[in-house]
Amino acid sequence: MGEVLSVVSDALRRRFRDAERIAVLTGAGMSAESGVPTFRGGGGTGIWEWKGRPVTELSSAELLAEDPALVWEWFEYRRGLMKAVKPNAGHFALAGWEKGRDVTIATQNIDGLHAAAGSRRVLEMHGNLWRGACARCGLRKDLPVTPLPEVPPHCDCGAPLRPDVVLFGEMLPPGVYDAALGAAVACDLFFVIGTSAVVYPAAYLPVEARSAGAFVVEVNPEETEITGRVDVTILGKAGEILPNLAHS
Ligand code: BV8
Ligand code: ZN
Repeated sequence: MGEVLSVVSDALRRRFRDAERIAVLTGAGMSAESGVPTFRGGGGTGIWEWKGRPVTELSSAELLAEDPALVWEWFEYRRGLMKAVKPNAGHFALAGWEKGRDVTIATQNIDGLHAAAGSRRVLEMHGNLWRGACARCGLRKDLPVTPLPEVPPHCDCGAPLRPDVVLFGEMLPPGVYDAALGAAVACDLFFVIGTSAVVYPAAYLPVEARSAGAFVVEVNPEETEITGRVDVTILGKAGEILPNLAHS
Protein backbone atom coordinates (compact mmCIF):
# COMPACT_ATOMS: atom_id res chain seq x y z
CA MET A 1 0.00 0.00 0.00
CA GLY A 2 1.51 3.34 -1.00
CA GLU A 3 1.57 6.28 1.38
CA VAL A 4 -1.39 8.66 1.26
CA LEU A 5 -0.57 12.37 1.58
CA SER A 6 -2.64 15.50 1.38
CA VAL A 7 0.26 17.74 0.30
CA VAL A 8 3.21 17.45 -2.10
CA SER A 9 6.25 16.31 -0.08
CA ASP A 10 9.77 17.68 -0.60
CA ALA A 11 10.89 14.14 -1.44
CA LEU A 12 8.36 14.06 -4.28
CA ARG A 13 9.45 17.50 -5.48
CA ARG A 14 13.04 16.21 -5.63
CA ARG A 15 11.96 13.13 -7.61
CA PHE A 16 10.03 15.39 -9.96
CA ARG A 17 13.00 17.73 -10.39
CA ASP A 18 15.34 14.81 -11.25
CA ALA A 19 12.92 12.95 -13.53
CA GLU A 20 13.91 12.87 -17.20
CA ARG A 21 10.98 10.86 -18.58
CA ILE A 22 7.48 11.34 -17.20
CA ALA A 23 4.35 9.48 -18.34
CA VAL A 24 0.85 10.47 -17.27
CA LEU A 25 -2.54 8.73 -17.38
CA THR A 26 -5.44 11.16 -17.06
CA GLY A 27 -9.18 10.60 -16.66
CA ALA A 28 -12.32 12.68 -16.34
CA GLY A 29 -11.20 14.19 -12.99
CA MET A 30 -8.44 16.05 -14.89
CA SER A 31 -11.16 18.15 -16.55
CA ALA A 32 -13.50 18.40 -13.54
CA GLU A 33 -12.19 21.88 -12.64
CA SER A 34 -12.88 22.97 -16.22
CA GLY A 35 -16.54 22.22 -15.59
CA VAL A 36 -16.60 18.88 -17.46
CA PRO A 37 -18.76 16.43 -15.48
CA THR A 38 -17.02 13.21 -14.45
CA PHE A 39 -18.66 9.83 -14.81
CA ARG A 40 -18.44 8.36 -11.33
CA GLY A 41 -17.74 11.70 -9.68
CA GLY A 42 -17.74 11.96 -5.91
CA GLY A 43 -20.90 13.46 -4.41
CA GLY A 44 -23.06 12.19 -7.25
CA THR A 45 -21.99 14.88 -9.70
CA GLY A 46 -21.23 12.15 -12.24
CA ILE A 47 -23.11 11.77 -15.51
CA TRP A 48 -23.03 8.06 -15.19
CA GLU A 49 -26.40 7.87 -16.89
CA TRP A 50 -28.63 9.85 -19.22
CA LYS A 51 -32.28 9.24 -20.10
CA GLY A 52 -32.14 6.36 -17.60
CA ARG A 53 -29.36 4.52 -19.44
CA PRO A 54 -25.80 4.02 -18.03
CA VAL A 55 -22.79 5.41 -19.94
CA THR A 56 -21.58 1.86 -20.57
CA GLU A 57 -24.74 1.39 -22.67
CA LEU A 58 -24.94 4.88 -24.23
CA SER A 59 -21.26 4.76 -25.23
CA SER A 60 -21.36 1.20 -26.54
CA ALA A 61 -20.68 -0.29 -29.96
CA GLU A 62 -23.87 -2.28 -29.55
CA LEU A 63 -26.15 0.77 -29.17
CA LEU A 64 -24.37 2.55 -32.04
CA ALA A 65 -25.24 -0.38 -34.31
CA GLU A 66 -28.80 -0.56 -32.97
CA ASP A 67 -29.73 3.11 -32.66
CA PRO A 68 -27.12 5.50 -34.10
CA ALA A 69 -29.51 8.47 -33.75
CA LEU A 70 -29.72 7.96 -29.95
CA VAL A 71 -25.93 7.65 -29.67
CA TRP A 72 -25.55 10.87 -31.67
CA GLU A 73 -28.12 12.56 -29.40
CA TRP A 74 -26.04 11.43 -26.38
CA PHE A 75 -22.82 12.76 -27.89
CA GLU A 76 -24.46 16.01 -28.99
CA TYR A 77 -25.61 16.41 -25.36
CA ARG A 78 -22.00 15.88 -24.20
CA ARG A 79 -20.68 18.30 -26.87
CA GLY A 80 -23.19 20.88 -25.65
CA LEU A 81 -21.89 20.49 -22.08
CA MET A 82 -18.30 20.85 -23.23
CA LYS A 83 -18.41 23.51 -25.95
CA ALA A 84 -17.40 26.37 -23.66
CA VAL A 85 -14.94 24.51 -21.41
CA LYS A 86 -11.32 25.58 -21.21
CA PRO A 87 -8.16 23.92 -19.90
CA ASN A 88 -7.63 24.39 -16.15
CA ALA A 89 -4.46 25.03 -14.09
CA GLY A 90 -3.81 21.28 -14.03
CA HIS A 91 -3.74 21.01 -17.85
CA PHE A 92 -1.44 24.04 -18.09
CA ALA A 93 0.87 22.62 -15.40
CA LEU A 94 1.26 19.36 -17.38
CA ALA A 95 1.99 21.34 -20.56
CA GLY A 96 4.66 23.29 -18.62
CA TRP A 97 6.35 20.05 -17.49
CA GLU A 98 7.49 19.47 -21.09
CA LYS A 99 10.14 22.20 -20.72
CA GLY A 100 13.39 20.26 -20.41
CA ARG A 101 11.91 16.79 -20.04
CA ASP A 102 10.20 14.09 -22.05
CA VAL A 103 6.49 13.97 -21.11
CA THR A 104 3.86 11.67 -22.61
CA ILE A 105 0.20 12.05 -21.65
CA ALA A 106 -2.13 9.09 -22.26
CA THR A 107 -5.61 10.44 -21.75
CA GLN A 108 -8.96 8.67 -21.45
CA ASN A 109 -10.64 12.04 -21.97
CA ILE A 110 -12.24 12.97 -25.26
CA ASP A 111 -12.44 16.74 -24.61
CA GLY A 112 -9.18 17.79 -26.31
CA LEU A 113 -8.18 19.98 -23.32
CA HIS A 114 -4.57 18.71 -22.98
CA ALA A 115 -3.74 19.79 -26.55
CA ALA A 116 -5.65 23.05 -26.00
CA ALA A 117 -3.37 23.74 -23.00
CA GLY A 118 -0.27 23.24 -25.19
CA SER A 119 0.76 19.66 -24.40
CA ARG A 120 2.46 18.27 -27.50
CA ARG A 121 2.63 14.51 -26.90
CA VAL A 122 -0.95 13.49 -26.10
CA LEU A 123 -2.24 9.97 -26.81
CA GLU A 124 -6.05 10.14 -27.05
CA MET A 125 -6.81 6.55 -26.07
CA HIS A 126 -10.59 6.95 -26.25
CA GLY A 127 -10.77 9.32 -29.22
CA ASN A 128 -12.08 12.87 -29.44
CA LEU A 129 -15.57 14.30 -29.09
CA TRP A 130 -14.85 17.03 -31.67
CA ARG A 131 -14.22 14.59 -34.54
CA GLY A 132 -16.37 12.23 -36.62
CA ALA A 133 -15.10 9.07 -38.29
CA CYS A 134 -16.23 7.45 -41.53
CA ALA A 135 -16.64 3.66 -41.54
CA ARG A 136 -16.64 3.66 -45.34
CA CYS A 137 -13.53 5.67 -46.28
CA GLY A 138 -11.81 6.05 -42.89
CA LEU A 139 -11.84 9.89 -43.01
CA ARG A 140 -11.49 11.66 -39.63
CA LYS A 141 -13.49 14.89 -39.90
CA ASP A 142 -13.40 17.79 -37.43
CA LEU A 143 -16.87 18.56 -36.10
CA PRO A 144 -16.18 21.64 -33.95
CA VAL A 145 -19.70 23.10 -34.11
CA THR A 146 -22.54 21.97 -31.85
CA PRO A 147 -25.48 21.63 -32.34
CA LEU A 148 -24.60 19.96 -35.64
CA PRO A 149 -26.49 21.22 -38.71
CA GLU A 150 -27.46 17.61 -39.48
CA VAL A 151 -27.45 14.50 -37.31
CA PRO A 152 -25.82 12.20 -38.19
CA PRO A 153 -23.27 14.39 -40.00
CA HIS A 154 -22.07 13.05 -43.32
CA CYS A 155 -18.60 12.35 -44.65
CA ASP A 156 -17.23 13.98 -47.82
CA CYS A 157 -17.81 10.53 -49.41
CA GLY A 158 -21.50 10.75 -48.52
CA ALA A 159 -21.57 8.04 -45.83
CA PRO A 160 -22.91 8.93 -42.35
CA LEU A 161 -20.19 9.66 -39.76
CA ARG A 162 -19.94 8.16 -36.27
CA PRO A 163 -18.38 9.91 -33.26
CA ASP A 164 -14.59 9.41 -33.41
CA VAL A 165 -14.74 7.99 -29.90
CA VAL A 166 -13.80 4.52 -28.61
CA LEU A 167 -17.00 2.97 -27.33
CA PHE A 168 -17.21 0.21 -24.73
CA GLY A 169 -16.54 -3.11 -26.44
CA GLU A 170 -14.38 -1.47 -29.13
CA MET A 171 -10.65 -1.74 -29.68
CA LEU A 172 -8.54 1.32 -28.99
CA PRO A 173 -7.08 3.04 -32.07
CA PRO A 174 -4.28 0.79 -33.40
CA GLY A 175 -0.89 1.65 -31.97
CA VAL A 176 -2.19 4.14 -29.39
CA TYR A 177 -2.23 1.70 -26.47
CA ASP A 178 1.18 0.33 -27.50
CA ALA A 179 2.61 3.87 -27.54
CA ALA A 180 1.09 4.56 -24.10
CA LEU A 181 2.48 1.28 -22.75
CA GLY A 182 5.88 2.07 -24.27
CA ALA A 183 5.95 5.42 -22.45
CA ALA A 184 4.73 3.84 -19.19
CA VAL A 185 7.48 1.18 -19.08
CA ALA A 186 10.24 3.63 -20.10
CA CYS A 187 9.49 6.46 -17.65
CA ASP A 188 11.10 7.30 -14.29
CA LEU A 189 7.95 8.88 -12.90
CA PHE A 190 4.35 7.90 -13.70
CA PHE A 191 1.35 10.01 -12.69
CA VAL A 192 -2.22 8.68 -12.62
CA ILE A 193 -4.50 11.69 -12.36
CA GLY A 194 -8.27 12.03 -12.04
CA THR A 195 -9.30 8.50 -12.89
CA SER A 196 -11.28 5.89 -10.97
CA ALA A 197 -9.05 3.36 -12.77
CA VAL A 198 -11.88 0.93 -13.56
CA VAL A 199 -11.78 1.14 -17.36
CA TYR A 200 -9.40 -1.16 -19.22
CA PRO A 201 -6.99 -1.41 -20.86
CA ALA A 202 -6.08 2.18 -19.72
CA ALA A 203 -6.07 1.12 -16.06
CA TYR A 204 -3.27 -1.36 -16.78
CA LEU A 205 -0.82 1.48 -17.49
CA PRO A 206 0.13 2.52 -13.90
CA VAL A 207 0.53 -1.16 -12.94
CA GLU A 208 2.79 -1.81 -15.93
CA ALA A 209 4.78 1.36 -15.19
CA ARG A 210 5.40 0.31 -11.60
CA SER A 211 6.44 -3.24 -12.50
CA ALA A 212 8.89 -1.72 -14.98
CA GLY A 213 10.47 0.29 -12.16
CA ALA A 214 8.75 3.69 -12.33
CA PHE A 215 7.75 5.59 -9.19
CA VAL A 216 3.95 5.91 -9.46
CA VAL A 217 2.05 8.90 -8.07
CA GLU A 218 -1.74 9.14 -7.95
CA VAL A 219 -3.49 12.53 -7.78
CA ASN A 220 -7.16 12.30 -6.81
CA PRO A 221 -9.37 13.83 -4.08
CA GLU A 222 -10.50 10.28 -3.22
CA GLU A 223 -8.81 6.90 -2.88
CA THR A 224 -9.49 4.63 -5.86
CA GLU A 225 -9.10 1.05 -7.12
CA ILE A 226 -5.45 1.83 -7.83
CA THR A 227 -4.52 3.51 -4.50
CA GLY A 228 -3.19 0.28 -3.03
CA ARG A 229 -0.94 -0.30 -6.06
CA VAL A 230 0.88 3.02 -6.40
CA ASP A 231 3.84 4.45 -4.46
CA VAL A 232 2.07 7.56 -3.23
CA THR A 233 -1.43 9.01 -3.47
CA ILE A 234 -1.86 12.75 -3.03
CA LEU A 235 -5.44 13.45 -1.99
CA GLY A 236 -6.25 16.65 -3.81
CA LYS A 237 -7.51 18.30 -6.97
CA ALA A 238 -5.42 18.20 -10.14
CA GLY A 239 -5.70 21.98 -10.60
CA GLU A 240 -4.24 22.56 -7.12
CA ILE A 241 -1.67 19.76 -6.78
CA LEU A 242 -0.04 19.73 -10.23
CA PRO A 243 1.09 23.38 -10.33
CA ASN A 244 2.53 22.79 -6.87
CA LEU A 245 4.94 20.06 -8.03
CA ALA A 246 7.11 22.25 -10.18
CA HIS A 247 7.63 24.81 -7.39
CA SER A 248 11.13 24.18 -6.10
C1 BV8 B 1 -11.29 -2.73 -25.13
C2 BV8 B 1 -15.39 7.12 -24.50
C3 BV8 B 1 -10.70 -4.69 -26.29
C4 BV8 B 1 -16.87 7.18 -24.51
C5 BV8 B 1 -14.79 5.45 -22.85
C6 BV8 B 1 -10.19 -5.90 -19.46
C7 BV8 B 1 -9.42 -5.72 -20.61
C8 BV8 B 1 -9.97 -5.10 -21.74
C9 BV8 B 1 -11.30 -4.66 -21.74
C10 BV8 B 1 -12.06 -4.83 -20.59
C11 BV8 B 1 -11.52 -5.44 -19.46
N1 BV8 B 1 -12.50 -5.49 -18.51
C12 BV8 B 1 -13.62 -4.92 -19.00
C13 BV8 B 1 -13.41 -4.53 -20.27
C14 BV8 B 1 -14.41 -3.89 -21.14
C15 BV8 B 1 -14.37 -2.36 -21.03
C16 BV8 B 1 -14.23 -1.87 -19.62
O1 BV8 B 1 -13.13 -1.56 -19.18
N2 BV8 B 1 -15.35 -1.79 -18.92
C17 BV8 B 1 -15.34 -1.25 -17.57
C18 BV8 B 1 -16.59 -0.39 -17.35
C19 BV8 B 1 -15.27 -2.44 -16.60
N3 BV8 B 1 -13.29 -1.84 -21.83
C20 BV8 B 1 -13.52 -1.62 -23.13
O2 BV8 B 1 -14.55 -1.94 -23.70
C21 BV8 B 1 -12.39 -0.96 -23.92
N4 BV8 B 1 -12.16 -1.73 -25.13
O3 BV8 B 1 -10.72 -3.07 -24.13
O4 BV8 B 1 -11.11 -3.36 -26.36
C22 BV8 B 1 -11.96 -5.44 -26.17
C23 BV8 B 1 -12.82 -5.44 -27.26
C24 BV8 B 1 -14.00 -6.17 -27.17
C25 BV8 B 1 -14.32 -6.84 -25.98
C26 BV8 B 1 -13.45 -6.79 -24.87
C27 BV8 B 1 -12.28 -6.10 -24.96
C28 BV8 B 1 -12.79 0.43 -24.37
C29 BV8 B 1 -12.92 1.33 -23.19
C30 BV8 B 1 -13.18 2.76 -23.68
C31 BV8 B 1 -14.62 3.11 -23.46
N5 BV8 B 1 -14.82 4.52 -23.75
N6 BV8 B 1 -14.96 6.73 -23.18
C32 BV8 B 1 -17.38 8.33 -23.68
O5 BV8 B 1 -16.57 9.13 -23.13
O6 BV8 B 1 -18.60 8.41 -23.60
S1 BV8 B 1 -14.45 5.07 -21.24
C33 BV8 B 1 -14.98 6.32 -20.21
O7 BV8 B 1 -14.63 5.94 -18.88
C34 BV8 B 1 -14.28 7.67 -20.39
O8 BV8 B 1 -13.26 7.62 -21.37
C35 BV8 B 1 -13.63 7.89 -19.04
O9 BV8 B 1 -12.49 8.65 -19.11
C36 BV8 B 1 -13.36 6.50 -18.68
C37 BV8 B 1 -12.92 6.17 -17.31
O10 BV8 B 1 -13.57 6.97 -16.40
P1 BV8 B 1 -12.63 8.02 -15.60
O11 BV8 B 1 -11.91 8.84 -16.60
O12 BV8 B 1 -11.82 7.27 -14.60
O13 BV8 B 1 -13.70 8.94 -14.93
P2 BV8 B 1 -14.50 8.64 -13.59
O14 BV8 B 1 -15.66 9.60 -13.57
O15 BV8 B 1 -14.76 7.17 -13.47
O16 BV8 B 1 -13.50 9.02 -12.42
C38 BV8 B 1 -13.15 10.36 -12.24
C39 BV8 B 1 -12.12 10.39 -11.11
O17 BV8 B 1 -11.67 11.74 -10.98
C40 BV8 B 1 -12.69 9.98 -9.77
O18 BV8 B 1 -11.81 9.06 -9.15
C41 BV8 B 1 -12.74 11.30 -8.97
O19 BV8 B 1 -12.46 11.10 -7.60
C42 BV8 B 1 -11.62 12.05 -9.60
N7 BV8 B 1 -11.74 13.53 -9.53
C43 BV8 B 1 -12.86 14.29 -9.41
N8 BV8 B 1 -12.51 15.60 -9.39
C44 BV8 B 1 -11.15 15.65 -9.51
C45 BV8 B 1 -10.65 14.34 -9.61
N9 BV8 B 1 -9.34 14.07 -9.73
C46 BV8 B 1 -8.49 15.11 -9.77
N10 BV8 B 1 -8.89 16.41 -9.69
C47 BV8 B 1 -10.21 16.71 -9.56
N11 BV8 B 1 -10.60 18.00 -9.47
ZN1 ZN C 1 -16.15 8.71 -45.98
